[in-house]
Amino acid sequence: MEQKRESLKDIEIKSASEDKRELKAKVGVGGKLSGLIFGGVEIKENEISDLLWELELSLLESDVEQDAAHELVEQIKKRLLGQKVSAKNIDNFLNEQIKEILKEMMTTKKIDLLTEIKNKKEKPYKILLLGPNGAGKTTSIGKLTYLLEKNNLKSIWAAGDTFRAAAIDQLEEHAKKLGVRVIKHQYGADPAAVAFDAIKAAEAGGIDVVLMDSAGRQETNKNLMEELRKIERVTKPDLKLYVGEAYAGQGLLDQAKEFDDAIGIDGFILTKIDTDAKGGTTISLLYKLKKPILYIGTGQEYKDFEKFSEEYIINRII
Ligand SMILES: Nc1nc2c(ncn2[C@@H]2O[C@H](COP(=O)(O)OP(=O)(O)OP(=O)(O)O)[C@@H](O)[C@H]2O)c(=O)[nH]1
Ligand SMILES: [Mg+2]
Repeated sequence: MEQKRESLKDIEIKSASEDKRELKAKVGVGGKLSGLIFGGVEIKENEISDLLWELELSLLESDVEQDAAHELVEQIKKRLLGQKVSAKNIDNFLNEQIKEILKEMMTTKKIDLLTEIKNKKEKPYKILLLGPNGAGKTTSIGKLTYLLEKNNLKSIWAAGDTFRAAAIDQLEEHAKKLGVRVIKHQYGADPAAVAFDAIKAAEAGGIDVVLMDSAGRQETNKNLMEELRKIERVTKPDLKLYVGEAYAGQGLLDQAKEFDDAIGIDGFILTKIDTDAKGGTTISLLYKLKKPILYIGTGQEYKDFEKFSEEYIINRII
């Protein structure tokens, strides 16, 4: 008994590099012996408490929200306790178990956008992008169009940010680069009317997808949230995507929840994962809100856009 405790007490997490930890188990001589003789080392709570604490810290460092990190570690603990592991395989065992549990906790209903668009009987497929200021909504519209073009799907844009000075010009600049038509009104016009016109234009032109830009807003701004509800009522989007910054942590969770309560979100685009975000926010977001992340933004160019996968994030953290 004492011997087993000795053997497992020095299981530890080592830093693989500055920004990525690797779960590394180190089993002492006692553990190796009992592992060899009995075919396995039984994992006990007091023996892994340090390891779990380290794991929780590393999740928090990766921007995983506190409750989610704690819950995750609790689940991992439950799975590990009482298991018999051969001392030789303990590194792999811990790594695999932790990755597996993380992946399970990130599982939501998936949305395969290209398939959804192709399967929609009546064109166009309508996508509304919404979220806080500067998160990357307009850029993501460009990235989506670039992706759709590569899949032989045509899009048209609704210049739905009639609120911020220069927003329409910014959208038009992107549109020129990508060769897309923009439907616009004057600044200060009703964005619901702009989006409505864009849908009509798409119907008339047999365009596959309408991408509706919207002004950045905070959930506390009642008028702008009401405006968003009107856009949603008038256009009945097939997909409402919340665009948020990958490193925004708890703030993003709280805000996305408010937007979801106000108009209902179908999924997420998380941007700027290239700017040092390890991506732990994605774990808490999926775990807490149970809505899929469709794409992640990995840079400022149109091509810097990847379909989300759990492995991509897990491999950045562990
Ligand atoms: N590094 C990086 N920058 C990004 C990414 N996505 C967007 N950006 C940059 O973020 C800034 C804001 O992007 P916009 O697309 O204008 O954001 P927005 O949500 O439309 O902003 P508002 O219209 O002001 O609410 C721009 O400088 C983009 O180039 C990304 O994935 N990575
Ligand atoms: Mg914008």
